[in-house]
Amino acid sequence: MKGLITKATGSWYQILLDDGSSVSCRLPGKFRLDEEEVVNPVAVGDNVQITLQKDGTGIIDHIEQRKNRLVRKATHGRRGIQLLATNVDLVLIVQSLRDPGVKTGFIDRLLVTCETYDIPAQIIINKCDLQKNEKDAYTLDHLEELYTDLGYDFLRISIHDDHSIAELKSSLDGKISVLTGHSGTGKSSLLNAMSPGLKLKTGEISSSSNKGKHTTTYAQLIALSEHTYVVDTPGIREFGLVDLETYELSLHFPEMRPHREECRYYNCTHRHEPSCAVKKAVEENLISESRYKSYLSILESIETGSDKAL
Ligand SMILES: Nc1nc2c(ncn2[C@@H]2O[C@H](COP(=O)(O)OP(=O)(O)OP(=O)(O)O)[C@@H](O)[C@H]2O)c(=O)[nH]1
Ligand SMILES: [Mg+2]
Ligand SMILES: [Zn+2]
Repeated sequence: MKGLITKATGSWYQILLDDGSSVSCRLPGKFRLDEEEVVNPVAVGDNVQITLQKDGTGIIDHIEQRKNRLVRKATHGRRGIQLLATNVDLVLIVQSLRDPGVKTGFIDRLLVTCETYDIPAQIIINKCDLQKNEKDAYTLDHLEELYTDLGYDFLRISIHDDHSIAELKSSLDGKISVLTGHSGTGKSSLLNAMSPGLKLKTGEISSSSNKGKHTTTYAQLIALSEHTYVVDTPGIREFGLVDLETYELSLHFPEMRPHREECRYYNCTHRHEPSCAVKKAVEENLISESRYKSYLSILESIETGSDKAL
């Protein structure tokens, strides 16, 4: 029997079968002996073949070839890489205007990942109903201009604005999308707004730290309609990039691509080298300061193997 992994929590996997029913499955140990250092051999989004057991549970026999995979470095100091989801059509990078507020460093890190794996990305600024003053309006306009000029989709959303929720929903039609973002930005709330029957648990923002409290604790693939799926994920604290060398990082910044060819050194890191066309473009405001800052921060984390808290 064939199915789709909708939940992966350590030793048990929830599989959605073609007839719409769900079955809990185990994964035989042989899949854990992968040649790569993957801490979780299967993830939500994987298509698998299973055999049903007498007790009603199943065994995963085979993992079908993947179209792509969204991965990060394993967290909590573990070695290896962690699959967040597979067979992804769209990554939704969710930030909130306030509570906790927009971090362009996070957006840029996720965008680089999406560029690396060639997965389309859409930036969502949620909680736009919390817009208070001119500074907020300026922030939104500035972000929208910056990212749409780079070719990324940018949506202003509020769960209290039905029109924006309808717009978001239609952009997900027929795809497998993954919600990514810090805790408290409203990922689960967005799903509830698009499909009120879901009743996913949502959490308050801590008044002392202005951060979310990690209400969602595991990734879960949710069907919005027959062919539309969205993965709700726990809030991301660390996102270490893998599969990336320092000299190729600037390839994943679309605005740097035309300039990097003009640098004096072919392996220029665009940090301290003389006659660097990327640095010159930053000085001339052809490349934004905030994107260049993100570039330097990612470069440093690739070099040192460390992950800055996001
Ligand atoms: N004002 C306002 N509040 C919102 C909006 N969306 C979500 N919230 C609130 O933000 C808080 C956090 O929402 P969640 O949906 O739990 O956030 P999350 O991103 O799923 O958080 P984790 O599961 O911890 O990663 C809740 O109190 C929501 O009611 C919005 O558009 N406007
Ligand atoms: Mg959540
Ligand atoms: Zn350079």
